Amino acid sequence: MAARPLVVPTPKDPFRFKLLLLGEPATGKSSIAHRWAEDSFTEQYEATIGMDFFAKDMGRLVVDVWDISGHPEFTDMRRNLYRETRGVCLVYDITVRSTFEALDTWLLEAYNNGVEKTYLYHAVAGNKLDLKGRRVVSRQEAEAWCVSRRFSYFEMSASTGEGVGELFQELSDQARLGP
Ligand SMILES: Nc1nc2c(ncn2[C@@H]2O[C@H](COP(=O)(O)OP(=O)(O)OP(=O)(O)O)[C@@H](O)[C@H]2O)c(=O)[nH]1
Ligand SMILES: [Mg+2]
Repeated sequence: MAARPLVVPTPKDPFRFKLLLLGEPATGKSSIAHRWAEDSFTEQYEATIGMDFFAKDMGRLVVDVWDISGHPEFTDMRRNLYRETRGVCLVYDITVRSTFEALDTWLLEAYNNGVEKTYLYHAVAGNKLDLKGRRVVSRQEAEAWCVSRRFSYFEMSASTGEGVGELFQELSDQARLGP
């Protein structure tokens, strides 16, 4: 059987937009990426080994999603993944407060590893909205955190798909405004 063609991301291409999904383990980064790219969801947790890569043509723009493991054992490996990033989406789980409190640390890791802040698209995703009954971080608190930093805020459920499209739609709309 012929090998599948190797598709290499080309982050220097002006029509490709490199978006990192960052956040604590098990917050749902991979699930969001799968929902966006394939409209699928798996209940079983399979921790990402290092990183995973998804791409989708959104019209004038191809969005490259770099789905990065949140586990500390990959901290060294992650350092090499931050270059030429154009957007960062920080993911937390609305049912686990420590994942919200870790967002600053994730941002710092990105900045400390060469992510250029100036023209960066910043978003926060509060995931697992289907588990409303177990919610411990309120929308108001998360929104306030984002407003003070001028980041976009989205709530979503990778499980039901609610809200996932909005993040990527805003991203591609905003990116179109660029030079
Ligand atoms: N109920 C519910 N479960 C979710 C949702 N998103 C993800 N999960 C579950 O949460 C677990 C972790 O999801 P992942 O997407 O693997 O998490 P991750 O952030 O990629 O984790 P790492 O790769 O280890 O950093 C899995 O069991 C998913 O099925 C959601 O919106 N609702
Ligand atoms: Mg993952």
